[in-house]
Amino acid sequence: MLTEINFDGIVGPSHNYAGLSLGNLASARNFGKVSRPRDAALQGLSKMRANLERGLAQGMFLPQRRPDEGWLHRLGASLAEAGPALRANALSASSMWAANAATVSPAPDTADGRCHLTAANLVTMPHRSHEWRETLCQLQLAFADTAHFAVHAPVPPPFGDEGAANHMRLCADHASPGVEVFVYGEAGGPFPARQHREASAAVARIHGLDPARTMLARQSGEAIAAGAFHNDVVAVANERVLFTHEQAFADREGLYAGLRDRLPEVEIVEVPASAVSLADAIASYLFNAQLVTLPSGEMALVLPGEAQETPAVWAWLEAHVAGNGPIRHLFVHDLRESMANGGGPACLRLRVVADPATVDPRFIATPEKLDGIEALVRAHWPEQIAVEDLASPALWRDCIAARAALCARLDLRELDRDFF
Ligand code: SUG
Repeated sequence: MLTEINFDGIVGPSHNYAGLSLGNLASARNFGKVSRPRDAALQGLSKMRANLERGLAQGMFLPQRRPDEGWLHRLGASLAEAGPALRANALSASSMWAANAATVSPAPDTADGRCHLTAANLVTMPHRSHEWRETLCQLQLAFADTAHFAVHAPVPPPFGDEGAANHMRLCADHASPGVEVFVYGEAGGPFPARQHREASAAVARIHGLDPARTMLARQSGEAIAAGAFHNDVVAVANERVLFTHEQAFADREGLYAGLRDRLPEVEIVEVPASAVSLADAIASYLFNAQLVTLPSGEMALVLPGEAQETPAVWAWLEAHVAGNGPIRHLFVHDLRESMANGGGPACLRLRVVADPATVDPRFIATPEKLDGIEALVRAHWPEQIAVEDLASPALWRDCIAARAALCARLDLRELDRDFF
């Protein structure tokens, strides 16, 4: 049976705060802070476990091998010779944000009736531009069943593609044909627009989507300038509901009208700027919640603690739940370590609508498997990393060894290699 599976990226042992993402305010603000990789991974595992307990299907992707020496070699450098900036780019644990791994079009939407996945090229940010090779490999393993899946290599540069973080699917229910909305940005403000229109249009073509049920929507310049480096920082969709900030889109009326035409049952929950400012929305990651349908049929938001700590945001949420709105439950999680790099609950997961039985079981989470990963994280993940530690050969060795142990534990030793 087709169901939504959330594949979370397990946080890698090199998680650190090197301030690499221009336009991502949390990443810039926390540059130089001491990170806590073990806590970061445990926080992510705890969210996965809770979602499993809520009756949701849960998958996972492995953290990528870092430092990425193969990438450095292609740049004519080694870890010892590379300057601090290049070295930090080789050490980032950014693949944890699985919403940027790929764009996914479920089987009911595509011409050949298979679920299509295109790995994201992430070309805009150097530290993320070398993720796609291993991402593609993990996707090819997890979704190897070609009767049900088609996995595509990224759109070629220079067209920037950041995956599902800029893609929304609205549908009566997950198993019915959906309307897919591709959200792109346009440069002009202080920060780069990471998702290019050409890349979005290419992915829609590659996936064989029906043009009549596909929309391209432009992110508002003010949202990007306020720090919404991905659309999923200001909007999220689930089944018939679009939950969005008033200032997320350049032409909100056009988008809403287009959705109503294509999906009459659509329900648009718009949070006005007068209730929650863009600044509060972005600082709290209100919209970077996972909007999920529980087995009861009711919808819930899986939120970061920062949403509860931001008075205007929490007041809006409480009023919504007390009223007749479609969101009936609020679940709050401590994801502080990821949040400090601009990654909330929704960034940490890639949604795939599929029958879990058709996915390679090594990528499917169970409580026992999560217990095993937790034990390994407690034993091998560094407790903390200061930016100066990134120059330490002992840290490089520890990170490679910790991840190798995880690959072995999950029976995915084929991922313990250089991807360049
Ligand atoms: O690409 N942060 C990530 C956060 C990604 C969030 N994903 C979604 N919105 N779906 C990024 O900016 C910080 C890395 C650093 O500064 O070390 C970073 O890459």
